Amino acid sequence: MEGAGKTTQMQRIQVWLQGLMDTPVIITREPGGTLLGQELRHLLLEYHGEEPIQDRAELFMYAADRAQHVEGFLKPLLDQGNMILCDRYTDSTIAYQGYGRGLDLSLINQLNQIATNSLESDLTLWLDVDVELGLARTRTRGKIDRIEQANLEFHQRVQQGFKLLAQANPDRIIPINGMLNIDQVTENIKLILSQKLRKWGCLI
Ligand code: T5A
Repeated sequence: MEGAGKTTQMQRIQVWLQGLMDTPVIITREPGGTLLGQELRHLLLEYHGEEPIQDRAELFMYAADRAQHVEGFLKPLLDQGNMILCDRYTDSTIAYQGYGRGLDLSLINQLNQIATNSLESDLTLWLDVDVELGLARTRTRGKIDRIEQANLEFHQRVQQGFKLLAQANPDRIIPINGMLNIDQVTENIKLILSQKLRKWGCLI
């Protein structure tokens, strides 16, 4: 969710994880994890043209960013044995373009499948914050992007989307209270990751 603290936490967690294991831990994000993705990110977030970006066009732009990211970045790095922390992935499309914009969920699931070539995340941490608090945090940056400009109801539908996704996928999606202070959120994420990494045999 907007202003939930993802960027802040990912940087901290990368440093912590890298200290625990030999495997390289790489940070990336969607949109914008590749050179093409950076151009798409700029269009998606900063476009101020006279005609609005249509919802389905927006959906396909996120899908194009993801297809490029998966094929050109994520898969090659995973094949080499790296660990990836990705700021947003397929669930964001379901929450924003599905629940937020109201586009057909089965179409989005199909498109996610095509864009990822079935590459799923092993674990998704959902940082949940009160919608207005999160938006207020992003506003302290002084610049509001095209998606953040959508109305409050849109962001509330997005939150509801993430909530339903978490309920439907309890093994993969773990909700984290993003309203605690930054250090407490980091500690909670470390706890969950330690348990998972031990279960996966990545930590002794
Ligand atoms: N999108 C994305 C879609 O619509 N569909 C998709 O398929 C995908 C992949 C991406 C946009 O694209 C949309 C979603 C987004 O709108 P983005 O810039 O990457 O754009 O936007 P966000 O992912 O929302 O990133 P933000 O930078 O806005 O928020 P973060 O990363 O969650 O938050 P962060 O860490 O930058 O923190 C924001 C501020 O809050 C403070 C930080 O210091 C910072 O000032 N903060 C806290 N303050 C108090 N307590 C805490 N616990 C705090 N944690 C952070």
